[in-house]
Amino acid sequence: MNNENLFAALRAAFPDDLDATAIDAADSATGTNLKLYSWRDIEQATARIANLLTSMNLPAGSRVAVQTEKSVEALMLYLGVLRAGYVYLPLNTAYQAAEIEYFIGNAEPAVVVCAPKSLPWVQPIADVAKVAKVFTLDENGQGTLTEAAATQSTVHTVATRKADDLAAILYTSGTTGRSKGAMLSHRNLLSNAQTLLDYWGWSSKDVLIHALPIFHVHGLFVASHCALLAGARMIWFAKFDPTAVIKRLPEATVFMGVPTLYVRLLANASPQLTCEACANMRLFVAGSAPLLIETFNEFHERTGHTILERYGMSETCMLTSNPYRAAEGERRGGTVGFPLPGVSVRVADDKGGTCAVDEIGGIEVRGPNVFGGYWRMPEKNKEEFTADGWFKTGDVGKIDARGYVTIVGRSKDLIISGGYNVYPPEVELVLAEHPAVAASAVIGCPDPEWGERVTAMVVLQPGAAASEDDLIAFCRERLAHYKAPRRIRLLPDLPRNAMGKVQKADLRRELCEP
Ligand code: MLC
Ligand code: AMP
Repeated sequence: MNNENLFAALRAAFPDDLDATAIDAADSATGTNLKLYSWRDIEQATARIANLLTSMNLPAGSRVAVQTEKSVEALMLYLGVLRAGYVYLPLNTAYQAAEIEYFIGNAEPAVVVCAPKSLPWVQPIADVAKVAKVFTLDENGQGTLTEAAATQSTVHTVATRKADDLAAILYTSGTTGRSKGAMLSHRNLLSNAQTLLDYWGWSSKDVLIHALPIFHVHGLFVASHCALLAGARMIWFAKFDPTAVIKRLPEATVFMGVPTLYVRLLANASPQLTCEACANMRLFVAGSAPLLIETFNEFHERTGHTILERYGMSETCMLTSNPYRAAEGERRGGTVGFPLPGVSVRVADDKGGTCAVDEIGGIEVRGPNVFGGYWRMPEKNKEEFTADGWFKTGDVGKIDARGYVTIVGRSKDLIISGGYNVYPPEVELVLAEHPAVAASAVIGCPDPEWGERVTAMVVLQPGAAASEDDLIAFCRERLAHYKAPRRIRLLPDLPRNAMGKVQKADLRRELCEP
């Protein structure tokens, strides 16, 4: 049987010279090289991890949940899990104990890998969930995982998987304040990577600056898969620092970032960001949140490069992209381009019909990139797919006569701050636990750096007292810090419609400060 494991395709794309550099790990603060990893290093490290997991006799479909700082070894772990045929479950490093408890309880992973400093609180959570084994992995690639893998063989036959077998689960915002696990198959991930490889003109001569986290679609799938499938080198930054990244631009050809990264490149490192620094670059990709037209224009003025904006989701990988090749059209700021080859996108009206050109409606998608459903939430699958099999993205937009898609808003209650999703009901539930809070509404206010800034409108219980700082501190103790409101405004009441639903659009219009 043909092996449809994503890792088999990635492995087949390794160059003949396995001793060539695959990953150049750079110091995040200075940009200087710390260590070089060859393709052989990837081959051997992933074989060791796969052999380790295989030796544990885990049931088929076992999940491996990972919350570790970004490192090349963490990427090897992802690839090793694929190679062994298990299911990778990445978790944002900012998640706190209560959040991790939910993910581990919901996904029931067989293996958890965490930072050594988190072990004291992760182990008890894992014990309750009957996790078979907890390993550690630190930011330098050291820990019990690396120790256990070191004794394993560097020879491993890639586990055979079918295209529809599960490769990864990505937790994403839920409608009731709890995250949902989007189940992605080997087909979803590989078909999307192959499409992007061709559409964005990748070759083995490319050098990618990889400065995004590897617990989301953008850094883990889009960036890593494209480079690996092209047999291209990566310059690997554990954290994004604009000055350090600009230092390495002259030897790179591709960069990918969320809009906040572009804002910071323009703001913080202004003098060094020049046409000369970008002379070798062929492609700057932006996505995960709306790119302001001001950023798009300023970047072009400064570097001579037109950012290529694309649109994606955890559930669907990439759906649309502005064209790479001029023959296919120009890259239009403010739009997310065309549906990718093989991906169908439509805009639906609220009566189940399809919108006319330029008419605004709900964006829906169908294709080999679209996930199979939510982990153990069949009722959500019914809600979020149409009867004829299209996935409702929750984004609102339009398609013009030439086929360019523009996102104009969201029907889902979601804030995107610096490329991280914040689901307002989750924050509102935490605020509701505070004894002084009677009601709250969490909204995203426009912010030039973050895109949106988490802001909470709070009504206190009669006679109760709590300061803004108290309430923010209360949230920061219970939630990843990026989810905690940056501002809290105390109000006598919240605007509600006849059904009692808080009118968030009114709050945004009236109370977001410029
Ligand atoms: C960090 N902080 C944030 C934040 N990131 N606050 C709000 N929003 C964010 N996104 C806060 C931390 O809590 C901390 O606060 C302080 O900033 C410093 O933390 P840090 O980790 O040192 O921050 P920094 O390195 O500056 O991170 C900023 C960033 C990062 C922009 C580099 O957020 C980032 O890498 N974003 C990219 C996210 C991404 O890859 N999204 C792709 C999703 S995939 P305190 O108070 O605790 O000190 C997707 C699909 C698709 O959407 O289409 O791609
Ligand atoms: P996530 O579920 O974290 O993958 O976030 C997906 C959401 O990010 C999408 O539904 C969009 O709302 C948003 N998004 C991704 N790319 C873009 C983009 N280029 N412009 C506007 N929003 C985007």
